[in-house]
Amino acid sequence: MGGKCDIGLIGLAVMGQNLALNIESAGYQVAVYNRTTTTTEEFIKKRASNKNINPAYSLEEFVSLLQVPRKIILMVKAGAPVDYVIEGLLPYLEEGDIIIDGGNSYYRDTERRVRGLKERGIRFLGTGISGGEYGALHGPSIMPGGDESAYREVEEIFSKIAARAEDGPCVSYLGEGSAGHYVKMVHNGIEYGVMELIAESYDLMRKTLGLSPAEMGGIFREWNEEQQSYLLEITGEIMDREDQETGKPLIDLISDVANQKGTGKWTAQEALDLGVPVPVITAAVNARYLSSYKEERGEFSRLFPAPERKTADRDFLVALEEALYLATVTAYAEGMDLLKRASSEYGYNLPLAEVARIWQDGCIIRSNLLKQIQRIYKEAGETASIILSDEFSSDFAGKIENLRRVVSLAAVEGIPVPAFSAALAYFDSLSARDLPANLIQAQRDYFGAHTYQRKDKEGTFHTDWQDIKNV
Ligand code: NBP
Repeated sequence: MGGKCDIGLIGLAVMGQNLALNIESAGYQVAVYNRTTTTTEEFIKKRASNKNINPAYSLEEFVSLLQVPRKIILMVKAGAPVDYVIEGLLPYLEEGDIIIDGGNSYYRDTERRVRGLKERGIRFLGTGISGGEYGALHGPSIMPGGDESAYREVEEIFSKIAARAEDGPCVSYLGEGSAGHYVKMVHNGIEYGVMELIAESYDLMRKTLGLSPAEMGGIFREWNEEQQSYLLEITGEIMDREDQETGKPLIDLISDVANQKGTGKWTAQEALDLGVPVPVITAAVNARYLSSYKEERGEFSRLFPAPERKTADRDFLVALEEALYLATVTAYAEGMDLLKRASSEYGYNLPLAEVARIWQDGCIIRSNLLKQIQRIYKEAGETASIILSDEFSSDFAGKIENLRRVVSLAAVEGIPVPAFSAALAYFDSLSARDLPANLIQAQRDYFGAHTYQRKDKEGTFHTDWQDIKNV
């Protein structure tokens, strides 16, 4: 120990503590600060004892511990706390210093901060960090965007602390402004979609086959042999866990109301703003809202009990596995489409193959699918949809009947599968040569004279549907 610290970190909740320990174990001297002093004291006494981690108890002291240009990671709650901390730091910083926001900040806040801080000579990196507390400690997926010169100064540290995929560390400079936080937002949107699809699969297995959590754990593990998906892997472990008090499967004792912190909702809102359909992701956000209608669900279920259920055949599991695979690919396809549109809309110039590469380890949506998605973007650059690629198109052609079977069985049995249904409707809409949008156009023209185009000739047309001029 001794000399100035290589980097500083503010915010010692779960993510901050683990990230600080990860950076220290990569060979760096770290300064830490937390608003509540006792948290810092506790951290230094326990987890950080005998480590190259130096505590500070004021922002002024914290800044004084850092080498110039100072590199400061914020791991505080997203929203106003990030602005409070930045404002508190500014009197002590010098031109060229670097602030890295590693929280789940809303990308528009990041855009504002990048610009505002540039005017004050401070370089800002909006950096998505995924992998939860385990990832933060052992190697997260890191999604930095903002000032590129600042990235180059922290690149070595980030590369050493990130998870490692086959092709290198799971970190890459993603673009200017809010590119990093935008990519993290979409990562979380995909995460919402995949979680909901797995949850619907679990619901179908218990309600149509009457499987126990332990049996389902085995099935999820089997399905995961090929997919190598983190979310499937942890689902298998969750199914096996017994409650210590009662000896019952813990999953059966957990309330069925899902919370959310907002990143899935932001993805859905953003997709609506940009005109990019992301129905699986949106269905997942809505499913969480519906889960919170606990009282209403009680009343509805009394008035409208579920239909009498027949037991599905065991071979339904084969259909369900393939349906889950296709719908999961659809969630990734929606997310990648949104990134593609945002990249041109906001000038991020996102390296989509790199995005797929840095998601291959350390993050919550890691899965073998991302290797295929990386290959698609590496070979084809921009692509209309990953579903149309050689990697996935034959799977959709060969397996779509199983997605239909799952959605129709769920409809008949009265089991809600909003994300599976959305995936199927998305596929069917994209594959439909004729959609009923001609009728929508006619209706719009009827009541609002919005005009329409014709199939048989060029031009813009309006019909006087109500013969209004003669009234
Ligand atoms: P939280 O999001 O719970 O934030 C707690 C931290 O923010 C504490 O250090 C707290 O200090 C600090 N803080 C608050 Br709250 N208000 C503050 C203020 N006005 N001034 C200074 N500090 C303030 O912590 P987390 O779960 O570790 O997450 C940190 C960031 O990483 C968040 O943006 C989160 O969304 C993101 N993230 C979390 C996960 C995860 O798995 N938890 C995964 C990926 C990303 P205090 O101790 O004084 O209250």
